[in-house]
Amino acid sequence: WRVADLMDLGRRAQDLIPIDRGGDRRVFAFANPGLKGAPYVSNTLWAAAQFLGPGELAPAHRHSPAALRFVMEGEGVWTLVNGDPIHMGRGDVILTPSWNFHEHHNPGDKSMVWLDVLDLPVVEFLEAIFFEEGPSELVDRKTDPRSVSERQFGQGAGIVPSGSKGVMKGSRHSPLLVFRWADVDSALDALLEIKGGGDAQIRYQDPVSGNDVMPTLRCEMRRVVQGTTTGADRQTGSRVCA
Ligand code: 1HN
Repeated sequence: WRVADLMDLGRRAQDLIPIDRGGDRRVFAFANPGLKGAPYVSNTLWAAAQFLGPGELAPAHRHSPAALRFVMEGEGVWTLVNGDPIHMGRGDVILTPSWNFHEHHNPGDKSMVWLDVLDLPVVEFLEAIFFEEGPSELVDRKTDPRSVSERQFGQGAGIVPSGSKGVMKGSRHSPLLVFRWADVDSALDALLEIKGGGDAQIRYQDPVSGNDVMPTLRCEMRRVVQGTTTGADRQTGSRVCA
């Protein structure tokens, strides 16, 4: 799915389709033509581009499928994940684990676009889809550039509050809800510098348990230096690349 096609469709959708209760979001699902008309990118993953225009609010809800977002364009939307306001910037990865209330606000004067990936087909297959509307917060709520989750669990590599392991026991997802592009960018640079070129890949992880960010969704970023050909790899899970 080409970005140029998407941006054009997104602009038109913004003029035609308001964000109201019922729909709640303005997203273009990437439908794999091999999946008999289902709006899924693979048998296990939903992927979509979401457009949020200036001043718009995507109202609060929660659902059993888990989601993650990767910001493709724009700056300044903040998303409230279980009451924690998270600023969204280009290249950031933001988590919305299962059953966490979430809503998106765009207080700026430009549109924003991000990729949404959900484990929705898996949860649907298990007949375990649940959905609930939530009360939206006031639009003019002040946001800190650093969310509560970052101030607690994103202070630096290998640093977590004492006792975290006990407190987070039983939680199936990362308590750090956002991973900043600048950190990923410099980690990839460092790995490439050590290797002297080629390609490098990092995995986003739960800073307390070391597990993947959510039980059903792994998240990684790869940088391939111009002129490099990577080796082939094989896996059973399906993958969405942006
Ligand atoms: C959803 O809640 C969002 O909250 C985006 O931004 C895409 C696709 C299917 C079901 C729920 C969002 C979604 C979604």
